[in-house]
Amino acid sequence: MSAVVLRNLRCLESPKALNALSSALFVELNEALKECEEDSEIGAIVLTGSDKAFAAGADIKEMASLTFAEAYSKNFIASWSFMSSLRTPVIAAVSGHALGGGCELAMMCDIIYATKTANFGQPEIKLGTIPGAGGSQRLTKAIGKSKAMELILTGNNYSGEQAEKDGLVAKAVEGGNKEVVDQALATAAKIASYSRVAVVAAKEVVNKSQDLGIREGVEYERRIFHALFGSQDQKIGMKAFAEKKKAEWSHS
Ligand code: CO8
Repeated sequence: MSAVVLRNLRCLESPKALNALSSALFVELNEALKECEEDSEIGAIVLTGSDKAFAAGADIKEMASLTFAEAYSKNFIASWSFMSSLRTPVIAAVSGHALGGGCELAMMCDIIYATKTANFGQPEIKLGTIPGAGGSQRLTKAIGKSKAMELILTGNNYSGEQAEKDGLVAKAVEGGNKEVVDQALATAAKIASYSRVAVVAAKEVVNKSQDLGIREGVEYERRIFHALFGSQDQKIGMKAFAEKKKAEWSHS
């Protein structure tokens, strides 16, 4: 299996507006993610923007005149969270701005890599609103209540370097978009080289830790661990180890 980079989707090529996120962009992004998810040859995905911006947030011009009735009745931005339902691991490779919905989109991914100078933030408070795509929840889980509260209430930005120290970002790299994508691709290729069944299970149990208490989480993990004894790949992996051979995964 291989890894794939999603970039320069037609709608993400909106460099003038710094990849502002719109409903049209999410129709296209979700379609591309669905295609990747259904392609058995793709074992991991890298999502990126450009040197200047991963995404500068939801399109403020598109949202400016939206009414409560429209937002509520049409469940505005509900489909923007499709990313978080994927089974294939996704790495966000962030350079430049990742603000508002851009930061939230990165946090919906499974792993974030960023340049040291990347610019994260939840500036919605400056627009008279609040994060709407999970920012208040995921940022708080990632860096703790006090730091998340400070960032969300002030709208202050923070660098990729700081985000790595705080645990939001797994790796902060020197350089620009190319360097961060290279690093993300290397990790994606490594993930894609493992058993698809084990990767999906590992992603599922880590995600459960976000919703469950420690006791239920550990029990849940044990059930999935037990279930993997029913997979071909557990047999293949352990046999290959004993025989000092490279495992040839069946992905079943
Ligand atoms: N929406 C629409 N247009 C934007 C956005 C945006 N979020 N960000 C930048 N642009 C446009 C600017 O209006 C400008 O257009 P024009 O040339 O026509 O005037 C162009 O992009 C370039 O921007 P700047 O001239 O401002 O460039 P700078 O380099 O001076 O500044 C910044 C870059 C710091 C990124 C600045 O543009 C900025 O502060 N942008 C707004 C960031 C922001 O507030 N984002 C949060 C939006 S609210 C939100 O995301 C709610 C989340 C809802 C859920 C999302 C689900 C995933």
